[in-house]
Amino acid sequence: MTQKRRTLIATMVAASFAVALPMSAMAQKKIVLGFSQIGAESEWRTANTNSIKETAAKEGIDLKFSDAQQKQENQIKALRSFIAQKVDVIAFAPVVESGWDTVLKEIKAAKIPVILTDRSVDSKDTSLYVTFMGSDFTEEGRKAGRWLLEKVKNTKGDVNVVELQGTVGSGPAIDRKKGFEEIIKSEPRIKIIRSQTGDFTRAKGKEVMEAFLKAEGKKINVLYAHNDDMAIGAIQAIEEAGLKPVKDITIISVDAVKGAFEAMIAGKMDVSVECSPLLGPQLMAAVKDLVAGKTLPRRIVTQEGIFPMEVAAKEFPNRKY
Ligand code: GZL
Repeated sequence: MTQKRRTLIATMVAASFAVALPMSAMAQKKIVLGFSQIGAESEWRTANTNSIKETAAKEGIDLKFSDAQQKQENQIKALRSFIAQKVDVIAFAPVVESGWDTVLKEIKAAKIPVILTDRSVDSKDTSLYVTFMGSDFTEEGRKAGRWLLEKVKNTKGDVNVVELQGTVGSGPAIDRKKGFEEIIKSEPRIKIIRSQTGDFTRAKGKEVMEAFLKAEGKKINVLYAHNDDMAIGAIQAIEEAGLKPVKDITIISVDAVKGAFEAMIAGKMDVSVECSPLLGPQLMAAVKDLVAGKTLPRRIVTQEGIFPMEVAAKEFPNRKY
């Protein structure tokens, strides 16, 4: 083979690598996901954040994570920064349902797909996001209501309920209230005598329960808390008032986080309706499908159960959050 021919073949081989490299580099290009998290207000939120971060790392997704300290304006700032960074996909858990249309339209104009996780928005224009993945909060409220109906069916007398609502305007607070009321209205003895937000935190839950106890005292038969953190704060207030949770006041809660299982095992909580925060795997699978050009269902519902105190000790070792 002449030198000239050897040089020509070597040049062609090098050129083929040059073409291949950008292709393989593109194929290897990391997906960039911008995620705006509500905050770190509860055990549930912390578990949700861990699930998202751990799965992104495991799946090789470049996660741009922002914590909004439960403020909508911080979430909107983060969403705008994701547009500026030209991320591939944007996902977020909207702290409240309303006030998102403007920024969602900016994201749509930037041609970045949006996935709603955990909570939804009340935008009428459903083209502003690809899918909403999270729990059915109304059904969680119904499960709490059904458990209470069952508990009181063979009793007589008033069933006065005080309610600790989640963050005002948030999907879980609106829907857990709606579902609970839908079920209990079939039993006129069950009355919600006080209802106020504890903003999903232990501290606020304790503070509001102290006010309920001052105002209503021994008239209170049941506490319905929209999450375990508020219920655990309220349990502290009940004990400091010299009353016994479960024995004097039935405790119904939502989330089924570790703290709830510990309270049920200690005989201080009656039941917790499960609301799974482990959305990381579903979210990363959806992100990869989106980038691969697949279509996603408009709604991805998290499957979950209910845990009364009688099963808490047996179930606790199996819990992942
Ligand atoms: C529910 C989630 C709620 C939890 C709270 O999916 O949005 O927010 O129930 C959390 O514990 O703060």
